[in-house]
Amino acid sequence: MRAHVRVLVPLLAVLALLAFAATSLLNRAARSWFERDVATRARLAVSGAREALASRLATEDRGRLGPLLDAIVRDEHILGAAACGPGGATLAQTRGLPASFACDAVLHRDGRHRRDFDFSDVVGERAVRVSVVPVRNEDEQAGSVVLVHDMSYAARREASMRRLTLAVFGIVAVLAAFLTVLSQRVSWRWWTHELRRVLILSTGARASRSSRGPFQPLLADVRRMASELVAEESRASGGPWSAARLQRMLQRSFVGEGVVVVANREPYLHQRRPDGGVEVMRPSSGLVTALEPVMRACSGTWIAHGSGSADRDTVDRNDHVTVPPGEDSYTLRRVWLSEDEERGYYYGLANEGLWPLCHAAHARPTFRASDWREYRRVNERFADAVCQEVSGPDPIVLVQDYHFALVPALIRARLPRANVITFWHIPWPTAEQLGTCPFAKELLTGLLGSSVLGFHTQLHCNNFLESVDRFLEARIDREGQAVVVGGRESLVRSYPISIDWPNRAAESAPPVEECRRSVLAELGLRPDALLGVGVDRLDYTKGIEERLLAVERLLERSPRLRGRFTFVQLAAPSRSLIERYRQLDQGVEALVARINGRFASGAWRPIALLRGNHAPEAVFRFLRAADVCYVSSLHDGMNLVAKEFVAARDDERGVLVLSRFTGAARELTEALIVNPYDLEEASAALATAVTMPAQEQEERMRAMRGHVAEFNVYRWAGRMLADAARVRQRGRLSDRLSMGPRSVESVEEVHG
Ligand code: ADQ
Repeated sequence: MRAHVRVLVPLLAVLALLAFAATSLLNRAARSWFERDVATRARLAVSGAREALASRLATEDRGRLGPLLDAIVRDEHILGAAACGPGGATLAQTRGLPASFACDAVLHRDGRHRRDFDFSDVVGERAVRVSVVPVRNEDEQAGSVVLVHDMSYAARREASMRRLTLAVFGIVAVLAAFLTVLSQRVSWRWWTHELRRVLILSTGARASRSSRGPFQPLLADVRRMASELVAEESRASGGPWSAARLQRMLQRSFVGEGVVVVANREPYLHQRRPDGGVEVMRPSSGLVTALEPVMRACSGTWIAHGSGSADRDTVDRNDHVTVPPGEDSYTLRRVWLSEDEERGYYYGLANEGLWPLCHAAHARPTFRASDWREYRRVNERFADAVCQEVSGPDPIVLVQDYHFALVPALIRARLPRANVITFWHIPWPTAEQLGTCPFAKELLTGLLGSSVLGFHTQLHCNNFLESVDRFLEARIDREGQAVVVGGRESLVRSYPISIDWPNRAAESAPPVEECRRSVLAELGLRPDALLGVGVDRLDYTKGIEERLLAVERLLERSPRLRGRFTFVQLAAPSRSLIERYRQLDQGVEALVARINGRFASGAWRPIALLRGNHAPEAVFRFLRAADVCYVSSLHDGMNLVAKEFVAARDDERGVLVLSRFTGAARELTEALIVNPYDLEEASAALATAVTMPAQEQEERMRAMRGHVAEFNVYRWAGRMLADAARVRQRGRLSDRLSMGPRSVESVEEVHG
């Protein structure tokens, strides 16, 4: 719309100027026609009676001049006439001729005109024009006749000519505006279509091309412009997002209110060692990776299931322990679950029901009534824990993930003014898929207790809104991205999650060369080995089997890589009580054995499977050592390993091969984007990656690092908090309006 206005306003201004110029040109032309018309009419009017006029003027026969003048003014365009003697005296005049047009007022004694005549004289309301026609008798000047012409017809003609001109220009203006809007629309469509084609070409074709596509420079420009815009916006609103900026915004928007996180997974587990000692572990979890730096910045309390074998031994009598060990930035509150609760709520409903329901990865969800009972019970226990931990009526509660869909509404029932921000870390299924879950309505209602409900992508938001539309009586405000139930609003927005930047793990890691040397030595590889890496929980959604098959295909199609290329898979066992996960574990083991058996030569094996939950420093050592990182998820909300690889590469080297089914693929467009099911495409991308020229690696990596630096996890948290503050503000205003002016004072008191 604004673009149209920008084009139309100058266009219409130019047309108005043209209309003005055309009218005054036409006016001038018309005046000269009227001038000639008047002169001709005067000559004709006098010429018929010229002889009689000449003799009567010569003899100053006043009595007989009158009828001659009366005959002249019979012309409907001549209002009056006067006959003037050679000395300029009036000898006769028609009746009613104003004194200002008498001979002595018009002529000097010597017959010269006293003034110029134009169209500005008036008689009554009529415009008039005076003309003087000399009358000769033989060779002598006998006198002259003054004629007063009625010019009102000229004024009428001029006015209608002006109207006609303006009408013509008006029509031209409307047509031009219409054509401009139309052509803009058409060219915008064409442009966006072309751009989309270019982007698809540039990303989709990358996997199979070793060189940069013809549109790569344009794509890079578009991205650079987008980054500059974001950088400009962030400068205008307080600089890049950082821990310090997040703290500032929290203090400004939520004065004195503590942050409480509710998540199943705890950020630090205490484990009993075989020798009886206790060690602290960090779990392999994207949620923990993202949220831990946020909690370091905001402090407060993280409520989680205490699942470490020495967890109970390390808490105080309120089940609290301060973390991170040695830094004590925030409090960890542990909730203890019975075996039945853990089996039903965590393994059952959450991981055999909701996890496969939300991921399109060919695993059937299982919904058991007994699991649902435990899920509800555990959600209530966590909501109770929140109420125990908060200190005021409107705390900030960050509810995390599919384990706690019911918690937002449970908190809302107990603390109506709480700021409940819920983030769903995995995809949201289509309404159709959600319909297979017998508890769909309850899950949706529970989540709509949130002030703000976040997903990684707009697609997941749209799926959620469609689900609400299908299963609940609620008003959906698609433009405002909100759902209103019972007069209360929940924002439903996309907040792509990320990692901390500057990244702690990357900053504390040894230099890239050192990482590379130590990793190659540890794996017994030669110094010029090519190294691929994958880092995952052993989960069927991560596409680990497809990844290994792509490595096998790579070695089939590029025999020269045999003996030189090794793929290291770090794999943390996960949810091992679930049958599907045990199958996967065995499947991966068998696949590694088969591929290694097929290609092994001497001490070289193409695949190194390093099982275990590795410390973040170890993960980063591998990420820094690798030539290529392959993230092959079959479906993934975001995937933070992709972003960690980017953070790890401060040397701007290394190539990311990334599944198009991850949320990350929408942001890291300089990765080689692939369909992990397509082994030809994926293996071609791996081949491209290991032969990619250093300069291209640097360009791609630099662009991705710029993006992750800007869109870091502090921005993720900051945007959700800012939206929650807005929801709260709107709620307060509508409270005031609905309570009327007399109640405003008491509202002020309550909100302090
Ligand atoms: P996950 O599926 O757990 O989380 P993902 O984004 O893949 O998360 O991140 C996994 C994290 O665990 C990374 O920090 C990684 O380094 C670490 N990790 C993985 N394997 C490891 C291993 N073997 N040893 C040590 N560390 C390991 C969910 C969603 C994702 C979403 C995140 C965050 O499924 O789509 O990105 O939440 O919202």
